[in-house]
Amino acid sequence: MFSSKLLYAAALVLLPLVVALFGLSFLSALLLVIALLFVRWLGVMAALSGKSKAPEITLTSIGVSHFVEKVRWCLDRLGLEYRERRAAGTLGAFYLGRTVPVLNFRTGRVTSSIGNSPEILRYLWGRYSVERPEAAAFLEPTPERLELEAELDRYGRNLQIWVYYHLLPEKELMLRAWGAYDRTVPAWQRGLVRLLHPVQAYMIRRAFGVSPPRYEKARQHIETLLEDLNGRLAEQPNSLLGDTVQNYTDLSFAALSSPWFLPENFAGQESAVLEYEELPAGMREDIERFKTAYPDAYAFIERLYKTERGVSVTTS
Ligand SMILES: N[C@@H](CCC(=O)N[C@@H](CS)C(=O)NCC(=O)O)C(=O)O
Repeated sequence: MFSSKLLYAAALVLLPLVVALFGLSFLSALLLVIALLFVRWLGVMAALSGKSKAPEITLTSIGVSHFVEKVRWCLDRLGLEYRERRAAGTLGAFYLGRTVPVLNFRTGRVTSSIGNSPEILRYLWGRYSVERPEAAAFLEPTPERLELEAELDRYGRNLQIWVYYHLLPEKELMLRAWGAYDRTVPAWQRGLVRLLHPVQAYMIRRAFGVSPPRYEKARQHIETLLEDLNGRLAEQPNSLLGDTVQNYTDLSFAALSSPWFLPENFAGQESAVLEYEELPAGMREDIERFKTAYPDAYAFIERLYKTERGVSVTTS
C-alpha cells in the first residue's frame, strides 16, 4: 500500500519528533540515524542485485487524466505490458512537484523515469523503433506531427481550465474525478484528498487562474482547434495529417478529448468516472455544442474509441 520510498521519507520526517517525544540521548538518536541509513542501503543493494521486483514498465497515473490517456493509448498500441500505479489527483502536483503521466521503466539494473507526455512518447519511439519497428512506426516524430502535437497539448491544457471551471464548485464530482472513490488508489490518498479538498480546490483555482474570462478564453481556444481539425477531417476522415495509417497525433487528439467525450470504461474503470447526466448544465451545453458544431471531429474520436478501445460514449 505504501511504497518503500514513501515509508523511508516518512521515517526521516518523523525522526526528529521521535527524538523529541522520547527525550532520546545523542547516542540513541545517532543509532536511529545509522539504522535508517542501513535500511536505505539494503534497499539500494537489493535493487542493484537485480532482486528487486520492480516491473519492466510502470505508468504513474491518476484516474481521469487525459494526458495519461494519451500515453496509455500509445503503450497499448505498442502492445506493451505495463502496470499502472494510480494516485489521487492533485496530491502529486502540489506536494511532490510531479505531474502525471510518469513512465517508470527498467534500464539495466536501475529504474528510470520520465515525466511529460511528449517526452515519454519520444522515449517510446527511440526504444521501440529499434525493438519493434513495425509496431512503433505510428510514433515517428516527423516535424508536422510534432507541430500538431504541440497544438494538441495546448488544447489539453485549455481543457483542464474548462473542466475545472465547470467542476470546481461540484465537490462530489470533483472528488470522484480525483479518485477519492477509486479502489485502485491507495486508501490513505483517498482519505487525504477528501480531507484536503478545500485546500486542493483553492490551489487548483490559483494554479490555473480559473475565472469566467479565463474559461471563456480557454473555450475559444478549444473551439478554434476543434474547428481546424473538423475541417481537416471533413476532407481526410482517416487521419488528422492525411496519412493512410493513423499515427500518435490521431490517438492523442482522441485521448485529450476524453474530458468532454466521456468514454465509458475510461482507463479500465468499470463505468464512466463522470456520467453526462450528472454534469452541471453549463458543461453539458458546451459538450452538446462541441458535438454538434464539429461533427467530423466528434465522429473521428468516437470511431477511434470504438475501434481501438472497445468503448462507446455516455453523452447520448
Ligand atoms: N505537460 C504535461 C501535463 C500533465 C498534466 O497536466 N497532468 C495533470 C493531470 S491531467 C496532473 O499531473 N495533475 C496533477 C495531479 O493530479 O497530481 C504532460 O503532457 O504530461
